[in-house]
Amino acid sequence: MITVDAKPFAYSFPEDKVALIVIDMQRDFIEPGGFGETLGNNVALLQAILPGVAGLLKVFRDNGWPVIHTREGHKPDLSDCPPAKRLRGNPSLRIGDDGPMGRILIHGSPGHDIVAECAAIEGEYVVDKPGKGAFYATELGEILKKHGITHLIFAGVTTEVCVQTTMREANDRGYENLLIEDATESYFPEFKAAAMEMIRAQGAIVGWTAPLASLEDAVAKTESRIAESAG
Ligand code: C5J
Repeated sequence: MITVDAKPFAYSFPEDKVALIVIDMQRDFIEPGGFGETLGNNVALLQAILPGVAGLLKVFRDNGWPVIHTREGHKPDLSDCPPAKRLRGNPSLRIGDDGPMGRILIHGSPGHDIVAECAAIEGEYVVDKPGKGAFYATELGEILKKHGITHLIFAGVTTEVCVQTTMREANDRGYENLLIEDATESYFPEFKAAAMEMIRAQGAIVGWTAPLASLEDAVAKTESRIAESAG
């Protein structure tokens, strides 16, 4: 087991049963000129976590642990987008409309793609999801079962929407969840802070949170213990 200094108390995970889920690091949410910025959001807030997400990906890639990326989006005919979702939000720019980076949140549009800094590499999963939660109407549950995963580490955007929704879905399915604080962000800093409080309230009711450095330290300590006992 690897034990991470986390809130509200230490989070332990077995190395062979952990996976990383990186939620919706898509160009339309993160890059200047995309959907998010066109709606008036400050995308610089989201760009600030790119080093954190990249650092987290490195930990998983260096250890050969499974990585799953998600993308929020819909089929070009919008048959998987309920009108209730499409019709909410800003009427001047809706899902499926032509936006600055192609049709908004439509599979195959440039804006639907993951930003280059966090792009999936060979052997990693990319799960396309029509909802906010990554378990709804996707193959995520089967992927996790196939790998025997019990513990999930989370990153991505936005903290209080797709990240929190997916963590709650995972929690109800029995997974033990850790959210990396400097690898997740919201357009509204007060919503990120509140979401993290909600996640770890009442004795980790949804899961734990920790900075990336705590995970890196825990992994490094475990590696040096293994090296010492081998040598
Ligand atoms: C995500 C959203 N990814 N805020 N989507 O959080 O609509």
